Amino acid sequence: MTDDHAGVVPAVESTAADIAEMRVRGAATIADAAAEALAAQARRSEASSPEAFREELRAAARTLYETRPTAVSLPNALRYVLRGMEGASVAELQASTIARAEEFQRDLRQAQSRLGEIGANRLRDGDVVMTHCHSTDALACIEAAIADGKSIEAIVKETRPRKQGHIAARELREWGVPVTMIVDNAARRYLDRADHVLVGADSIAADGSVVNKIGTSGLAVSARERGVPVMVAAQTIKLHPDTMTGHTVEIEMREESEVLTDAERAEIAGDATDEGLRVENPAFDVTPPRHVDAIVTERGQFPPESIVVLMRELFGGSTGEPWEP
Ligand code: RI2
Repeated sequence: MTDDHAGVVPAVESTAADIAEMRVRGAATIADAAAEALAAQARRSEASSPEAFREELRAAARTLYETRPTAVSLPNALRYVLRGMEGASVAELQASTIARAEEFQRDLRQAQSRLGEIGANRLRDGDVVMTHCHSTDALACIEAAIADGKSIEAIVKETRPRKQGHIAARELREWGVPVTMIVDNAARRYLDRADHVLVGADSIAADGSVVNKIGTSGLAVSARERGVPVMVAAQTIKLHPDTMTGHTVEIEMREESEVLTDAERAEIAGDATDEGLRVENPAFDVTPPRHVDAIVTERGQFPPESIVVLMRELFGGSTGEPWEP
């Protein structure tokens, strides 16, 4: 444990490892786990003074923040919980932090179900929806449409490299939704059969650009060309406040082993260590607002270009990082 992580409880370290290694994944699920981890830190803290407690919580937040850079739901969750840390004694600080984390988790669940109801209004009985990756916000829209008595079919892109489309397909089949699984390269061909493209988001920038799983932007371009509307389901914790002041969203680059095994590498290059063969594995891409029809949030649906209005209302002008020393 480095000094920077002093006092951080094992539950936080293990949640951070789970997020970094994607055993816990999906922007909303990551935010939920991060809030839970801060509550665990508060509960198990052995801090001897209020200032020591605050420093421990900041160190825990930094540990979680450093796991993955792209989904803004993570820092938004950390900020929300840390800003609710109030009290003159360690016991008061513990209680307020735990209560704030629980409030965050409750709001997250409510926001997703409200978003689902709003998104479901865009889906008609008999519609075919094409999905990319696995997004709990996107699937909440399909779940709510089914609850409204609509029949929905899904074309699920497998979503290389980690094939997270399999997770979406499994959930959809649990709900009885007929699923056609396709390889990513078949998406344009199958858009002929789709009434909507429905995806989630890891971050949404102030200009309405949508940062989501790699491949989303190509899908959106094809959908626009084919006249299929693109709907992005994203709770407001996916809004990236720093983009209001000109910051860009960092795109996570992941391990090459997600793309090529050592054996495959050796087969291609003859030698597993050949430096002439490079693999790049960006986890996300940016879809410009002109290729998106609607961003559906728990606060209603927005044309992407007007999302900044909601962002200003929710986050004000500046943010700051409460975990910075
Ligand atoms: P929900 C995921 O990222 C996908 O890109 C998905 O569209 C997005 O998070 C939002 O997911 P990753 O963690 O919050 O799988 O809607 O890399 O569940």
